[in-house]
Formats: sequence, C-alpha cells, structure tokens
Amino acid sequence: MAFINLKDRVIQVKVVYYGPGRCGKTTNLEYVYEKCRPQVNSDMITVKTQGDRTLFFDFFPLDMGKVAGYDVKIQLYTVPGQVKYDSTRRLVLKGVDGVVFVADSTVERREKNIISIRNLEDNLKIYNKDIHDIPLVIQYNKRDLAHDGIEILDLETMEKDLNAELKVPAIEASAVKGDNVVVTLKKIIALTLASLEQQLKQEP
Ligand SMILES: Nc1nc2c(ncn2[C@@H]2O[C@H](COP(=O)(O)OP(=O)(O)OP(=O)(O)O)[C@@H](O)[C@H]2O)c(=O)[nH]1
Ligand SMILES: [Mg+2]
Repeated sequence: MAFINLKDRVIQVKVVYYGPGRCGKTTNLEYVYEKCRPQVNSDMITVKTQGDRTLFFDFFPLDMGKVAGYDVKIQLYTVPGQVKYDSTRRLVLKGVDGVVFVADSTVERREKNIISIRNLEDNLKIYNKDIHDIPLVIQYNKRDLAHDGIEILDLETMEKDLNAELKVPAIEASAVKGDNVVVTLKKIIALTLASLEQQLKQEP
C-alpha cells in the first residue's frame, strides 16, 4: 500500500506504466514531465539502452498538492517492456498502487499486448495483488498512426483482447501528440486515490 506518513501528513502513491516494448510508456512520461513541470521538482530519471529502450525504469515524482489535509506525491514509473527484462519489471512493481497498461494499437503488436497484460497479472500475483482489484486504466496508444495510413486495431478488437473481463476504463491516446496523455494520468490518479481512501477506511 502507499507510503503514508501520519506525522508529516504526506502520502506517497506509486503509479506504474506497464506494457509491451515500444508501446509508448516512456513517451507518456516525457509528455507528462513537460506538461507538468511546475509540479515536478526533480529531474526525470531515465536509463536507456541503445535506441532509446528503457533499461531499468523512467521515474519522476509529481506533486499533487493537498488532498484531505495530506500532501500527495505521485511517483510515476515505467517498466522496460522488452520480454527479457522481466525481473526488472517485477522490481518496479513492488509497492505499486495503480497501473496504466499502455497497449500498442498497431496490428502487428496485437499478440504482444496480450502477452504483456498476462505478464502484468502474473507479476502482480508475486506481491499478492490481483489484477482485478488494483486500480487499472488501459490506454490504447498510437491512435494517430491511422492518419498515416498504418493499419491499427479497432477498439472492439482491443477491448475483446485486453478488457473483456477486466472492464476497466480504457482511453484512446497518442503519446507522441499528447492526446489524452494527461486524461489517462488523471484517471489513474483518481482511481488510485479512491482505492486508497477505501483501504484507509477499512484499517482498524
Ligand atoms: N506514432 C506514434 N508513435 C509513438 C507513440 N507513442 C510512442 N511512439 C513511438 O514509439 C517508439 C517507442 O516509444 P517509447 O515511449 O520509447 O516506448 P516504451 O514503451 O517506453 O518502450 P520500452 O522502453 O522498450 O519498453 C518511439 O519511437 C516513440 O516515438 C504514439 O502515440 N504514436
Ligand atoms: Mg521505455
């Protein structure tokens, strides 16, 4: 669960962007970083391999101001999407409070999205978390490619593949253009804080 400091009245919430390699997780964070500069009081930490792939994670803290008398800080992370970095993905998921699953809308990545969301489910289990219970938003990214004549998956197909059972909020986006990037973030923050409030109520 989120880190809560009752004495200083600070809540730290961890949100992780998950998804297959090259789906646009880092691009989401870069956009948020640029847009929300005044609320970010540190550099974006990012470790990249050749060709801009995330090797470990991207990270920065976002200051949300006061919520119910608490200073709320959102820590935003991405995982490396490449299959071979599974142990790193697990590490990054430790203590996660909310997940944005970024799906790649291109037809050729269909299977990769399905494998990645299953991998998310498996890795959450390691921390006794159920994908059905954790605050989760699915982002259908790269919708802009349709305008370039590239074949993309229709929404019904993506919903059927990834969200038929979960039925979580799903948002069409273009991380490179910034379309719905902040909308996605606001949605996951809202869900995560609501879930946190529920959990706090249940504490003895
Ligand atoms: N057309 C288009 N390209 C995108 C979009 N989002 C990301 N890309 C491109 O896709 C490539 C991969 O984006 P990244 O953000 O690095 O992907 P990632 O999910 O962080 O990849 P890993 O770190 O390897 O897991 C880059 O060339 C981006 O510019 C989008 O919405 N539309
Ligand atoms: Mg990345």
